[in-house]
Amino acid sequence: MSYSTTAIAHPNVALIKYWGKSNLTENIPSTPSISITLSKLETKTTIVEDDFDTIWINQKKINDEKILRFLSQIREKTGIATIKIETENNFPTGSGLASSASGFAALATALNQHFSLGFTQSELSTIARKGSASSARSIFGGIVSLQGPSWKARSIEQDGEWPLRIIIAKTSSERKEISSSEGMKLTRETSPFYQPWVKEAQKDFDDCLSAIKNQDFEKLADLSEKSCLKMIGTMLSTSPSLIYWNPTTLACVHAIKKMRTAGKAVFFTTDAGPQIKAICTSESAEEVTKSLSNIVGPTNIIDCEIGGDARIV
Ligand code: 2P0
Repeated sequence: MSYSTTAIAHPNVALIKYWGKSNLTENIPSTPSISITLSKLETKTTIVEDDFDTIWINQKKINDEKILRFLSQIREKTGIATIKIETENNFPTGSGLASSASGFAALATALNQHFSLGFTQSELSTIARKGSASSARSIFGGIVSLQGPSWKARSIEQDGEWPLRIIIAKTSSERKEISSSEGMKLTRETSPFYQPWVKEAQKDFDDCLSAIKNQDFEKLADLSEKSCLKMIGTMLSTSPSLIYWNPTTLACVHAIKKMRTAGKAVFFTTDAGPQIKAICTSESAEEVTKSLSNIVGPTNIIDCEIGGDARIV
């Protein structure tokens, strides 16, 4: 009888952003990145052998070329059987909350266990990266880096070492119109700011590593906001322009800037979507939650701590 295997992985939020690819076949980023893995948000993926590859996300059968291509790549290397994939996200899919990061990390983890592939976490991050580069980072908990030349992710701080909070303000539940992969391609091809963005990324990454090592919140805040806004600058200057923010996103940015100016340990970041992620210390968390709740409503706030590794359940 066929048995199933279930894995859980958490999405992550990048402080130093990946935006752009240097190699499409291997899915290699053009910029190094650093992220925080999020507790509370999770993707749960169950696989079972079946006559064909089929994919179900949140109980809906879908045809996802990216996932099918990912399975073919692994099958070529390891000869795995065809499978049914059932995935549940406890957060909106495809709206800038990194569902592909946790999705591919959970799938790679489940495949490794189910077919006894014997990959280490580091090898799994390389495999997951081919599905979605940000998912390389979701294999690990804590604060995670992804850089060349190996482009394997690694955990640079375990969860709990620096007890930061990530307060997410959901400003929309709609799926984004332009996927990250497509957005990156357009940006690389058309934004006049793309080359400067890539050129400055390594220094931002190195400076951020040292801010994390020294647990220097102010420096981390400056570097993260700068990385986010530079990425947004490349998006805005893409043709056609990529405008992922909405007016509520901007209202949250202003509220966070105001708290930061008043001395609160908090900063903002956003990704390829309209959701706001406020990173703060536990001392600032209550005020940040209150301020963002006033804008998006308390039911649209998700208060996360730093999450753990992708794992079998
Ligand atoms: C990041 N993002 O570093 C950046 C910031 C979005 C903005 O990684 O093409 O879904 O599948 O490798 O990983 C989203 O990109 O893109 C992403 P692919 P992915 O988190």
